[in-house]
Amino acid sequence: MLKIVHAADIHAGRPASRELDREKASVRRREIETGLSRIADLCKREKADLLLLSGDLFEHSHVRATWAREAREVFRSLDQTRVFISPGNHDPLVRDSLYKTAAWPENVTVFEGDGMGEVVLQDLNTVVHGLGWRTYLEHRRLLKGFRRVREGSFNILVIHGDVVWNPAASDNGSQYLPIHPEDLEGSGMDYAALGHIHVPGHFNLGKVTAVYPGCPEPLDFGDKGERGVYLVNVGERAGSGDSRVSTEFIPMALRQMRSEDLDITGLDTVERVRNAVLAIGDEACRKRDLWAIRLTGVVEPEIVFDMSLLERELGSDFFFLRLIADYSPGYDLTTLSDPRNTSLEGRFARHLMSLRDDLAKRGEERSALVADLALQYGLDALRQGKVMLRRGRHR
Ligand SMILES: [Mn+2]
Repeated sequence: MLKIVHAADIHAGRPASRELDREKASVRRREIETGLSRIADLCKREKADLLLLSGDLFEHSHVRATWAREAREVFRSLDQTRVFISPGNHDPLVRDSLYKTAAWPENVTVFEGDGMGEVVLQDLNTVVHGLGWRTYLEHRRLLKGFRRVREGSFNILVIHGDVVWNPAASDNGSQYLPIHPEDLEGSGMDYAALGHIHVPGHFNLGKVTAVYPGCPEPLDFGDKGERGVYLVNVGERAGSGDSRVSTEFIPMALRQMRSEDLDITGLDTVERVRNAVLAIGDEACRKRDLWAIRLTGVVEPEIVFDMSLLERELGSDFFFLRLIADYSPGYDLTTLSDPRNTSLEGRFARHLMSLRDDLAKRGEERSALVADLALQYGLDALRQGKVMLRRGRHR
């Protein structure tokens, strides 16, 4: 029986989103930095034999030197767990890398040799293979033709790379160490501990069980849903040729990124919109998580909601709140399109509408969207003397 904790993409040192205020940014930065010690706690609880870290453990250009000291203590506290690290594109083995300058405890192996490294763990009937990055970009398909089977052993590969499901001929499909599925399938490995993709997931290629654990803490607003690490159990007869591998995702993130749409059609005061925002999720999730809420629907043209003011007012109810204005003022375009309406507003609206419709007819959707925004903004300006930027629609 072999027990493995597999994590990747911790990105210690990564500065938090610039949207966060100073205090929250430093809270978040610290939470990302301390991810490793929570993973170590899991190793202790589970009495894991191995901790596999598949790259982007830290960010070379941002990490504090003191973090290496903390990481060293964390690793040292793991008296039952051996640690294997394959550096990735954010923590490559450059000359002044912490992997080279810091003294790592004896239970830690960093794959820093040239090419594929290998450590035989006789007592566990296991071989760990690994390869570390030396540059920030890697176009080469380094696993092409790689095959190394130690019969009678459980073979593990620890690597940071990009599995390319539809390889393009020119550049192998990625500049982040492209891995073609056939490379993994032919490798002879039992378990491929991958890193690089921040969304957790696992798949099988032939007899290879491959896992991207994802980032243990969400790093960007795109990182929605649960984040954590993988716990891997290898059945009784590790290395006997039919060792059963079972994988389990363990959620660990302290906070989540959430995004919701909120239809504010019919809400005609700021107070009503405020209350609708405050009815999203439950209180604990609002206070804990980072939220992006998109206000949609059609509102009376005269009502302008000030997003940054609302964000500030509601800020204490959320760990972080970003409001995106994606609603439209309900301008009465039917009245405006009547040619008998000779007002400036009417003439302007008719001009923009015919431009928009022509562009749409020609299939120029993006330009048609710009014309539609110009129509809305122009009517804002004429009617209210100011323009409400509809942030979400510019993407
Ligand atoms: Mn990464």
